Amino acid sequence: MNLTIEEFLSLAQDKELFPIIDKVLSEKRLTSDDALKLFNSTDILTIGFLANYTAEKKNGKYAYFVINRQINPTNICVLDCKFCAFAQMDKNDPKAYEMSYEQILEKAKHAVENGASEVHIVGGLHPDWDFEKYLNIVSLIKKNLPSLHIKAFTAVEIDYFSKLSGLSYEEVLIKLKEAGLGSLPGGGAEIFSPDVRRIIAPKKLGYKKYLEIHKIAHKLGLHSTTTMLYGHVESYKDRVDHMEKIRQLQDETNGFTCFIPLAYQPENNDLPVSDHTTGIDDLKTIAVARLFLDNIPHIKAYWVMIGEKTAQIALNFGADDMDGTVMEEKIAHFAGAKSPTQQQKEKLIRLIKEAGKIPVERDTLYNHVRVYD
Ligand code: V47
Repeated sequence: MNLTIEEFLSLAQDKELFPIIDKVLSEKRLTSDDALKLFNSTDILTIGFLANYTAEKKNGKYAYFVINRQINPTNICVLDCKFCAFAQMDKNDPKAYEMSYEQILEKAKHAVENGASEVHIVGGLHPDWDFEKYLNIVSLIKKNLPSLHIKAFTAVEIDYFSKLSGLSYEEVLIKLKEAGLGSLPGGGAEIFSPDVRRIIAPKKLGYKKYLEIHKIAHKLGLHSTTTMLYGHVESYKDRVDHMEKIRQLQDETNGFTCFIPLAYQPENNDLPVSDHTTGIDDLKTIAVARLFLDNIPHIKAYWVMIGEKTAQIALNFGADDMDGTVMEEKIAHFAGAKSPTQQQKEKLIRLIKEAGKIPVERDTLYNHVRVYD
């Protein structure tokens, strides 16, 4: 029996999805209502099939990983985000820490010794550090380890540096770029809805500034990633509105390389939400992102937050990237992540191969370092 894709999809359980199936197969852009319909459907296999079909049209059978190391120079932070278990408002708290330049450089050297092409640096908004200190972190690493791509500082940090220094966002970004910054990570987006932000991150910059900073970065030739924190108090509509705003900016700048849904980790924080996200929600969120964000090249299944097993399955539900070796993860693990805090390259390759995809070691900007076919 030879079924066409159309015939196969006519077997979909949720007949409400038929118009969306038509759009996906004819490469028409989905509307926010379509995305909401997908979120409200439980026909996960149809949604996953469509997302995988779309992902393979974009990236073939490739699934990416990077040899990277996360460095979080301090967890002392002036913000008080309710979902965050990493930040310490009180610098005398036994859990509060700040690294010296030497310690930060040691970690970056460890990364290079272990084959890393990228360091991913984010941390707290320290009340006593000035912009110079953050700039020095970048230039110190760049001078000593010029081959490393420095992906550092979320839009939240850029906004803070601007306040600290009196410089505009553009001036802050230019100085960081001159010091050796390679790109911006996507953290701090959370959920754009002002109503949800008031509950989960009342002191954090609003979505307009988050997007403005990424827009300026893109204009300066810096690529960035972008994220969405889901699985707490937000609604499906909030998720769709969030992705819609990202899609709009990407239409203008084309500067985002990747979208990363971040699954809420519920421990040791102040939000009254004590459950981890479910496997179906993780897979559906990745799949809807792949289908809706037609202008974003890559969708990441971040194994740290959804676990290796779900991340592996997500490679058949629209994701084509697993992030990387990470080497030392703190933010999700302070909040109860059940995954390991680092990953061996060999394990990532195995996870990808067993998902039926071709593992590709990439650099930050998705240039191929090595294809494992
Ligand atoms: O900005 C904080 C989130 C982010 C929790 O850009 C939490 O490639 C879940 O942005 N549960 C930092 N999430 C991590 C991040 C990231 C990770 C991997 C790759 C990239 C990339 C970016 O983690 C924060 C915040 O949004 N976060 N607390 C929590 N309890």
